[in-house]
Amino acid sequence: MDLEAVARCSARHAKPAGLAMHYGTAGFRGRAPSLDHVMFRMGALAVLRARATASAIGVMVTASHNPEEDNGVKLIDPHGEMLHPLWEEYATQLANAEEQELQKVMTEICQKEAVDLHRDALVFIGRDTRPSSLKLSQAVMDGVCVLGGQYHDYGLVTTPQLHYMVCCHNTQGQYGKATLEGYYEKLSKAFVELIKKANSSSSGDRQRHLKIDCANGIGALKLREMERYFPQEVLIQLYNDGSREKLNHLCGADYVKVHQKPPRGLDMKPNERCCSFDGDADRIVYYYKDADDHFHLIDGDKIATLISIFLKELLVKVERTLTVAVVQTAYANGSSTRYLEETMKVPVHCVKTGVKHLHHKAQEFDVGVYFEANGHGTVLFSKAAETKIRQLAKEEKDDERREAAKMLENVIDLINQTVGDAIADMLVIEAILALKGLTVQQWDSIYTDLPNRLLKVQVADRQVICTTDAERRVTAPPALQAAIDALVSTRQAARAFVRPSGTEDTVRVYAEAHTQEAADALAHEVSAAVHRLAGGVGAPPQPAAPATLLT
Ligand code: NG1
Ligand code: ZN
Repeated sequence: MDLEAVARCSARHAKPAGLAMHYGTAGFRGRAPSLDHVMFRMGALAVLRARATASAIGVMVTASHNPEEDNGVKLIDPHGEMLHPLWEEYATQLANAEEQELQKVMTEICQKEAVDLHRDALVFIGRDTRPSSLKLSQAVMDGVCVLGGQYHDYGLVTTPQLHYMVCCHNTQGQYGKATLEGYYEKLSKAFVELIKKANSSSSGDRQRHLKIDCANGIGALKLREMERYFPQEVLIQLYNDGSREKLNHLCGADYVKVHQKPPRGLDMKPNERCCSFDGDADRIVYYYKDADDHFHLIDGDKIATLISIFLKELLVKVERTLTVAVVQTAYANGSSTRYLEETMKVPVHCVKTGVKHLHHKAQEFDVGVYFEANGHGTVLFSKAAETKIRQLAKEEKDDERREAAKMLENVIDLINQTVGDAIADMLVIEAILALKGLTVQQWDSIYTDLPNRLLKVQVADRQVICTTDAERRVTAPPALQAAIDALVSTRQAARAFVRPSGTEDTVRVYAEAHTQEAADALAHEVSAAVHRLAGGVGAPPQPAAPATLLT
């Protein structure tokens, strides 16, 4: 490692003195102008990680659903998964090292991880459509080069596409071809195969119309590229394609989920099936409005439920020993958990917020379905399950069993097992709706969501809030949990919890109850308790009419 060269190059990507950042649940995020040094250093760290694992590593420049002015970066590990927790620590140390400490921190990482500095290193780089992303991705490239690594710049890609590339490369093509064309071909082939079986059913020749809000982001570009691979019966109309408006502004999956209303710029007719991607296309939510103009959100929980129903039905036909489980976070609507456990008899597990926790837990099962309520999720199949399914799809003599196995095989190929992927999830959902002949309303009516509200509270130091039990209970400050319990106990079917955000300097408050008014009031009262007991900044939250609720 040429430490002199590192110092010289780093001076061109100098860190503002005193600036400290943390590699959170989604990597580093912040205002774009403050991230140049972080990008350079993450390029360098990716080289060390590539050498330590003898694999290609991904670096994605995106701030997902954050405002356009923000940006961010995260590293992708060899199988397309999130960065190892120990290396998240290194990432934080490296990003926060002052210029004169940089060489020391790098040397320490190399020593701790026994990094072979002579090994080749390959880094895959991708970026979203933010105006700042190109320059920031060039800083990543500088960081790769200064340590003698090689990079492959994929340019504009969705976050899940970059995860896919990394996985394909490191599994020597077993997962697919590490090109955009390879991605489109793999998904569309599986989709066409899957949807074929819908042709003979009652919904058979019905055309599949879907309106997609692309959050003015990368999803629009990539769907346009992919459109020619879609079968004729799939008619998608893209809205918020980035040609006019700002990224994530009044649109996108996060906006729709948080505000529980349609995005701007999408003209929605009654009972039309619509969906929204987020800014880097790793989340998706569906929705429609009914004949009375009421908006209905179909979030990640209902997506997980639809997919679980479908998979369970197939598994019963194919191989009863293969089991399906659903992994959720505390944000999952209570009705979804209840429906899955009580009606579907599917085991449900609750883990801490953050994709890596869900992913990790889902790996424990033959078939692990995981979704965050906000629409980030996917399905994981264990190696053993995949082998068994592929074998039955090829060799099974019983027609019904073989056909069901083939469908499962197509789902395996269609879903992006590396990470939640709005494009792949959308295709899985569209296929399931077609195969089952379900309308969006019928899907929505599987269960009724409990009314809920998500709020934010500003406190001086959000880390004073400590949680346990998958973030469902607070252990500090001492009086806070008792206060929440008291507020919850006064309402029917109520639940509330608070946790420090991993991506913003704020405390999140979630409440659900039997009516929207009760959920809103509970969320407000819990926010006030947080403000009072955890060092709130500014005026305490005031009870407000639902329309003026801060989210
Ligand atoms: P934080 O800021 O830690 O709540 C948010 C989302 C997560 C996850 C991450 C990463 C909510 C309430 N939280 O995390 O689910 O998606 O961003 O993007 O939606
Ligand atoms: Zn995202």
